[in-house]
Amino acid sequence: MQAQLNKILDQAKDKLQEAATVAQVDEIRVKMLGKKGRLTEILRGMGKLSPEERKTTGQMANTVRGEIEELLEKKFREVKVVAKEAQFKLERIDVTEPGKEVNIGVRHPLTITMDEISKVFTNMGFSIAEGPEVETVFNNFDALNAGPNHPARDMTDTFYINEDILLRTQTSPVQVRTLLKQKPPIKIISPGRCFRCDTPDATHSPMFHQVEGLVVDEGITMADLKGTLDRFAKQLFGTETRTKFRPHHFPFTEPSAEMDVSCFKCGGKGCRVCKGSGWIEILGCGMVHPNVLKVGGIDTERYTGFAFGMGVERVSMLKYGVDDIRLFYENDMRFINQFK
Ligand code: 2NL
Repeated sequence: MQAQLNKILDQAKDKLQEAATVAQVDEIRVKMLGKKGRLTEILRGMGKLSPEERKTTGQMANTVRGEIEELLEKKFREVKVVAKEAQFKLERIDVTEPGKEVNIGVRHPLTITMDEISKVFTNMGFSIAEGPEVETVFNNFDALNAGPNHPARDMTDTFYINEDILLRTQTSPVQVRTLLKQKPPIKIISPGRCFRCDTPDATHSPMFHQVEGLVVDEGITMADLKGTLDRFAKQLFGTETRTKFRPHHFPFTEPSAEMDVSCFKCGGKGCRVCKGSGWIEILGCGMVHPNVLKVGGIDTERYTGFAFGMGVERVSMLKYGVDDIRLFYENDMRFINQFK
């Protein structure tokens, strides 16, 4: 029996020599010292021994167990260090390696301009209204006092889906929708995408953006229109900016005007940006035509209003010195990244 114990100790030594992983060492522990292990097997057989022999064998078994436990302990520590080292090697981080470039997106110049325009008006208490790009002929033309013979309605100027449906040619139908469902006071702007049959060139695109505005309340006059739009111009182009209103014609406003701003480049002396005139045309505006207010069932004896509309591309091109409208739609990052 004592020979067997020595054999177990030798076996344990041999096996542990070869073990290289925590799992292998643990397997040896179970085989040698576990409930069904070699040592336990021997201790079970001790019942047959004389008390004398039992004592010495028992002592020896305990010594062997202690020695194996010590060996196991030592080997466990060893393989754990090896495993850690392997893991460290695998997970090693080269802190001197340059970081990965984080590519942060930029807003499109048209979005920047549209946001800027919107901000000026929301700061003055305007709400933002939105509507569909596919509209009814009624909301886009009839409701805006542009009767059946109005030239803008022509097939060659407008994208029709069918006789009654089209791609909106301005964002005014959004204002018409507001007039139809909301009572005065109304104070909204409608930024959005519009469509017209145009052959693309440096200043034309069949798809473009507009910001329109509409104010309807008791006692609204041309003075409100001028005050609001003059303030807008000063906020967008600088406090030195002066404005000038020239008579014009729109079917949906009466009287109508176009607003020019003093050139933000030369201050009015005349330069390339203002083509020598010192003034730049920015938007169209006017007092809302009574026929348009009547569409919304608004009492035209009690209420009056003003409205305006501007092209976002035009404002953006002027502000940033972009000389071709098509650059906005090509999604060339070399162009867009300039507006970071
Ligand atoms: C321009 C001129 C304008 C309006 C748009 C409008 C809307 C309603 C009633 C009356 Cl619901 N008017 N919109 C008024 C005047 C001018 O746009 O040159 N846009 C680029």
